Amino acid sequence: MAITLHHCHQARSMRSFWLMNEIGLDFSVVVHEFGKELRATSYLATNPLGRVP
Ligand SMILES: N[C@@H](CCC(=O)N[C@@H](CS)C(=O)NCC(=O)O)C(=O)O
Repeated sequence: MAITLHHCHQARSMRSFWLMNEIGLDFSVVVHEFGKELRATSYLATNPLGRVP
């Protein structure tokens, strides 16, 4: 299964990013900006809360 991490700079998703690197997972990262981008319909379809991990 392909893993995609949705991340914003200076967010707690950095912890997930760090862990996934440390344990050697194969994953991709999609970087978002805080604000409107997390409220876009396309992102809300991924996470209806409009948050990153
Ligand atoms: N872990 C919770 C909350 C995560 C959370 O609050 N993340 C913050 C960044 S550390 C966020 O996405 N903030 C976006 C915003 O408030 O627009 C979840 O997945 O819903």
